[in-house]
Amino acid sequence: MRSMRWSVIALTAFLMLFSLSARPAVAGDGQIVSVAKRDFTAARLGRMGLDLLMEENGRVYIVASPGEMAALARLRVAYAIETGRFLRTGTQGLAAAGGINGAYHSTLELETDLRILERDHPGLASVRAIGETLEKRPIYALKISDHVLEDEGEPAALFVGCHHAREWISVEVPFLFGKYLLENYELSPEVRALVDSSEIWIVPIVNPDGLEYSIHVYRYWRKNRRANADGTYGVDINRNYGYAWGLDDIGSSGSPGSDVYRGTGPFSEPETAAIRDLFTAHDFRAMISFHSFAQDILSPWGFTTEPAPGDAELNAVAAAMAGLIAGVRGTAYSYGQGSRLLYLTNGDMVDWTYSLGGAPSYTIEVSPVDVDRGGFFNDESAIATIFEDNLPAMLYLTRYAIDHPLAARRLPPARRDRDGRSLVRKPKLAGPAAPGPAR
Ligand code: 0X9
Ligand code: ZN
Repeated sequence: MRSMRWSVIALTAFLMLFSLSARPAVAGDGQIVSVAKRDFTAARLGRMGLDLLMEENGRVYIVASPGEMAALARLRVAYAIETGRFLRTGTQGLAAAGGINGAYHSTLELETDLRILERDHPGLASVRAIGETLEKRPIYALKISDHVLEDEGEPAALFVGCHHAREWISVEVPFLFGKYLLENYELSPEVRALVDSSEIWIVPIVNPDGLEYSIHVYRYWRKNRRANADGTYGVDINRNYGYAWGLDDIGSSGSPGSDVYRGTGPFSEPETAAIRDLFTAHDFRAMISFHSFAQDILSPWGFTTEPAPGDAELNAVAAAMAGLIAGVRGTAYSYGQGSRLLYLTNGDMVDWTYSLGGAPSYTIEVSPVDVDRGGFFNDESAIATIFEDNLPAMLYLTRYAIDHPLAARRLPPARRDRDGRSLVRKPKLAGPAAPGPAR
């Protein structure tokens, strides 16, 4: 989890406007100010409609007008004026531009574009609501197949995005994959063969409530918008699935305020329940959950550094996908077991899907590779290239799903846990609690 790994990119782009433009980005005497995150939360400043920029080292940065600074003072929230610090940071101009969320999809924009695809490709595309969030937003899936309205029981592959609200690019990659398949069905024999012999399911926004909060209130928001019992908000959707859920406090947290809070129980959240119900209703044989950022292809397990059964196959498929990605324009994606390459997680999506029947399951953390190249703030111009990088890997995995029935590599029963119970007994707590994940 990367809440403390912020980027100066958004700020530098903002400051290009702030310092260079004839018309300042902040009306009047606006300043960049920082407040301690604990004060920010205690005073419920997130609800004031402030212009939030980022979070760094326990402080939240805001663009504040003189009136807003006066309001902070009235609330007895100590703030520091930071504008000068950032005016010295130079300009790189990599932040998303062009409106509040630029070329990226909001929930409503996605629904509109999915419905356009459905309208333009009758018989091949079908939009379904697979669940409803706490704030009553539908979670949309796009099913692509020939005879799409029939359930032909064909092998299925799943591509999802936006478990984490601030990872906007993760919406675009699966969405563009669906668009590509539909627009190339008549043109490409390869695409036609895939679509005719499989069901391709695409859920670009698993976490619409979080995404809207990230767009409108706080760009760095990660979780959903669950009102927790202690007054904090949000469950990390990617710690709420029912395999090894809550196994330890390293791979997830039991503290509601944590950015990796696992929730009150496996599948306690409507978003994970929607994915569970979809995944168990079809013959899914492969899946990718898109995230950002790192340029990594991560395979199960996340909950342990022990190798997963079938890890040779998982690795071979990941290697093939990394090779295909590199073949597009040389972008290097690392691959390996998530718990080893990145860090331990428990209750994440790929562990759960893999636990059911051994469907090759991957988290792909798309570009950039690090925070210095933009972190979560992918430029709009990167949407197309990141999609193009990943396209051959997505086509490959879909073909792989068609050609490899699950029955051939079903996991040993002891490894499966459909009911959401942890597989491994919790270790007895001796000594101080283990530290949380590094990000
Ligand atoms: O922490 C996550 O859920 C994912 N990373 S992110 O920075 N996008 O939040 C990674 C999950 C992959 N699995 C493991 N690392 N075990
Ligand atoms: Zn993520």
